Amino acid sequence: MIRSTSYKGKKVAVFGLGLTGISAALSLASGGADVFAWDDNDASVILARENGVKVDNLAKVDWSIFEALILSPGIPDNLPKPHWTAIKARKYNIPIICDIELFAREINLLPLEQKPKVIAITGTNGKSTTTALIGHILSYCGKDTEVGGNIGQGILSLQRMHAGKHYVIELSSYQLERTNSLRADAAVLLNLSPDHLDRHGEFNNYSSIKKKIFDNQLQEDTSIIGVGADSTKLIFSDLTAKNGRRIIPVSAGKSLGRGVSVVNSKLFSNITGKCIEICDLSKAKALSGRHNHENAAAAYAAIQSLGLNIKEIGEAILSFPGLPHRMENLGFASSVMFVNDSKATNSDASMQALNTYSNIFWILGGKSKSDGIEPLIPYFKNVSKSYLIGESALQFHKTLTKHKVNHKISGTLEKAIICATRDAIQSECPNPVVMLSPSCASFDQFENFAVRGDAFRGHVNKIINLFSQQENKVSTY
Ligand code: UMA
Repeated sequence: MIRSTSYKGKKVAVFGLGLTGISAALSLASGGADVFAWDDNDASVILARENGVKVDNLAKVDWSIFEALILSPGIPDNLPKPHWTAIKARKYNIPIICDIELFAREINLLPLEQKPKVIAITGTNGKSTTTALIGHILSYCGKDTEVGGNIGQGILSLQRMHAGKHYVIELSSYQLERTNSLRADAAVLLNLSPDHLDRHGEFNNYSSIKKKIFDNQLQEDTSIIGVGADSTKLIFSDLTAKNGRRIIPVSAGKSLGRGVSVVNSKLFSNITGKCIEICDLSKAKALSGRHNHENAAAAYAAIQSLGLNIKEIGEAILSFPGLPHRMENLGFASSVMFVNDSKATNSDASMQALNTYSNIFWILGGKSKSDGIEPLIPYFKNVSKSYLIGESALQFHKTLTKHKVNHKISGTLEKAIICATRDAIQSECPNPVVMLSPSCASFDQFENFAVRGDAFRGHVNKIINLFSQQENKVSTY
């Protein structure tokens, strides 16, 4: 555990006792703070207590005693409606921060020779893959590395800081919003498209929050920006104009005069004026599609200054095993391939999968984002039939009808899988793909995207087992 000492001898409130809250409460307590931790959910309070957190009902405490509120990232302090703890904190002028801020302050306290390296990654899509890929490359090349943050690992639960250590951190807009002191040796902004606007209001505000990843960087640090979209191109020009730090543009599909790019699946680095081929991404099983090529380019740009062997980096990229719920190939039943892309919680994220396969029996829907599935219209040509689940069904039904895409409203994931598998098997299509790529958040039917993806995997495994039993029976006759 990383010890958080910035509130030593002081009283702090920690609210939300999930991954963030439990690790923050334990870290602060071990750093000498007097922690008052609570959650709206009884089960979370019990779990936190079992994990050694001292819990106190914050609704019954005098808030004037607190120096800070460490509020879990998923809990709003403003839009769509401020949580009651945020209202209390504002009443008493108590700063609202998150665990990433505590982590950043701890690094800032260390003398230069003891500071670990920090590689921070944000963007609307691809940040988990890029974070995991950077972690994989560094470990493969023998660096002492830990991965944490929004990827599903509370940052303060990582091991203690020391020189030579590399922290690779995925940062969400929720976390960046409550972080002011982080200085990243390498900071990556992959892309930006409208997301979490219920929480951030305008797209401009969301974009400004994401840009915070570059705050506090010094001249010796590196900023990496995906320049595939206009919104990030503007940030690139903005940063380049502002100061002399090293800014590396990355792109897939377009060769860059200076930067890291992927052309015809080959990853090229041209940072110092000499163009070097790093590897052939068509050989990387878990990095197919343009978005993943951009992720690989960003990962290379983030680690290139660390003095690693280029051949080893190339090998590491090709051996990356990928992440669950991101275009995850679950296997086959007869000729039907099953793909779990549950992490695609907005249309931009689904674009990659829809662009990678054809003859898709597409399961989608849930809690829709502001742009619905309109941005996916150019990819409808790859869809054989769609199966709508969740609360967005009627909205998507209208879009699919307008664009003459064969579809049905299935309602639940289970029904959708059964219908899609049956239709795919009966179709005359070569290599049909049954794919969950919802383009929506999961919260209307599932706890989160991982639970949704696990449910999909569970149903698919049953179907695959059933088919392999039948095939075994036939082959024994
Ligand atoms: N809670 C309340 N009252 C409320 C709302 C929540 O008490 O009104 C409590 C819940 O009972 C629960 C806790 O708050 O005990 C949950 O807090 P949280 O939602 O912040 O979740 P954590 O478990 O701390 O997980 C968070 C991130 N979750 C969110 O930002 C929603 C995780 O990202 C992250 O992996 C983890 O910290 C470690 O850093 C997940 C995510 O969905 C993967 N992120 C979003 C995304 O990627 O789109 C931003």
